[in-house]
Amino acid sequence: MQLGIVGLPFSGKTTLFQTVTKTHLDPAASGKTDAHLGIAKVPDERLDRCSALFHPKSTVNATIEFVDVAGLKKGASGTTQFTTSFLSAVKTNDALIQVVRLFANDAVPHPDGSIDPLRDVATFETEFILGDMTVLEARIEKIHKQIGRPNDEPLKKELPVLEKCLALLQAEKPLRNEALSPEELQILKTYQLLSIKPMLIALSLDESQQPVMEEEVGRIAAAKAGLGTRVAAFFGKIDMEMSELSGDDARVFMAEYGILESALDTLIREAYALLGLQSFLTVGEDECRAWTIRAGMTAQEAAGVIHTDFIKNFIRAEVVHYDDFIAAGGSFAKAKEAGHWRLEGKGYIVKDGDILNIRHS
Ligand SMILES: Nc1nc2c(ncn2[C@@H]2O[C@H](COP(=O)(O)OP(=O)(O)OP(=O)(O)O)[C@@H](O)[C@H]2O)c(=O)[nH]1
Ligand SMILES: [Mg+2]
Repeated sequence: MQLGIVGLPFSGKTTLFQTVTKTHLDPAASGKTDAHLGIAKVPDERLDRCSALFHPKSTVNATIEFVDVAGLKKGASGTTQFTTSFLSAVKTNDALIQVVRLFANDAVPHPDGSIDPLRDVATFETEFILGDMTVLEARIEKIHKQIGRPNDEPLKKELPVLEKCLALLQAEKPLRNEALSPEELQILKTYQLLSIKPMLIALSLDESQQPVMEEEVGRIAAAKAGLGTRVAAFFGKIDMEMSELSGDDARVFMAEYGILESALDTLIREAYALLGLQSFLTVGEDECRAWTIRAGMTAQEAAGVIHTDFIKNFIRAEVVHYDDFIAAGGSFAKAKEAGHWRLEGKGYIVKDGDILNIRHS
C-alpha cells in the first residue's frame, strides 16, 4: 500500500512525511525534485495489548508506505506548474494525501500569495481533471478509428465507459467520487487516471488555529467530501515535535496542547476508511503481528497475505475476535468455553480485529 503525499509548494508535505515515517530530512532538501520514500508503522492498540499478554520475541505492526512526492514547480508567473515528473510519480500511488495549508508563516509565503484552502484544493482538482480528459479524449479518438475493423468487440465495450467518464470530467466531477462497477474500473485501470485515486485532503494547521479546526474541516468537507474524498486536519509543526517523543511523553504533550489524536493516527484511520482496509491479528509467543487486508477478504485470501503458499494449502482458520479474546481475560481456553472460538472455512469473511490461526497442510 503506497500513499503519495502531494500539495502545493510550502504546504507542509515534508513536515507531515517526517512526522508519519519518523525520518529526518535535511531542511536544505526542501523543494528539491526527488521524491522521498518512507515506511510508517500502523498504530494498533489491539496489537500492543496482545503483545503485552504474550511477551513475544517480536511484535510486528502493519506498515504503509508514504512517498513525499516532489516536482511541483513555481512558474515564472508565480503559478504552480504540474510537471510531467510529478504527474507520473503520482500515477503509481494507491491513494493520495493532499496537504493543504492553513497555517500562516511569513517566512515561507504561500505560492499564490494568500491562505485559501478551497482554492488550493481546486487547483489540484482542475489539474487532475484536465490531465485525465486529455488521456481519455486521445483514447476515444483512437477507438473511433478502429471500430469497424475485425475483433473490435472489446473496443465497443470500452468506448461507452470512457465516454461516460469523459462526460463526468467535463462536468468537473473527479472520478473517485463516482460509484463505478468492477468492470468499469478494470477498463479504466490501464489509463492510470489521476482523479480516480482516493484522496484525503489533509489540512495543515498551526496550533493557534485549533479553535477553528472543526469549522475549517467542515467547510471543506461540505464542498469536497464524497465517495473517494475525505477531509482531516493535523498540526504540522507540533505533530512533528510530538512524533519524536516516546509514548508517555507524547501523551503528556498531547494533553498539554489539547490534541486528541496524533497526525499518524488520523492519517492511518482516514486512509483505511478511504481504501476500505482493515486489520487482522496473529498472536503467539514467537510473534504478535497485525496484517492489513481489504474489507470483504475471505479467510483464504487473508491467509495468502501471511504466506502465498497458505492459499493452496489452506485447511481451516481458527478465529476468535479480539474483543471476545480480551473479554475472556486474554485466554483462548476461556474464549472457547464461552463459545467464541470458531473453526471457519475458506469462504469466511474476515472481520476487522479477528485473531486468526491458519491451519494449513
Ligand atoms: N508556522 C508553521 N510553519 C510550518 C508548519 N508546517 C510546516 N511549516 C513550515 O513551512 C515550511 C514548508 O514546510 P515543508 O514541510 O517543507 O513543506 P513542503 O510542502 O514539503 O514544501 P516543498 O517541498 O518546498 O514544496 C517549512 O519552513 C516549515 O517549517 C506549521 O504547522 N506551522
Ligand atoms: Mg518538501
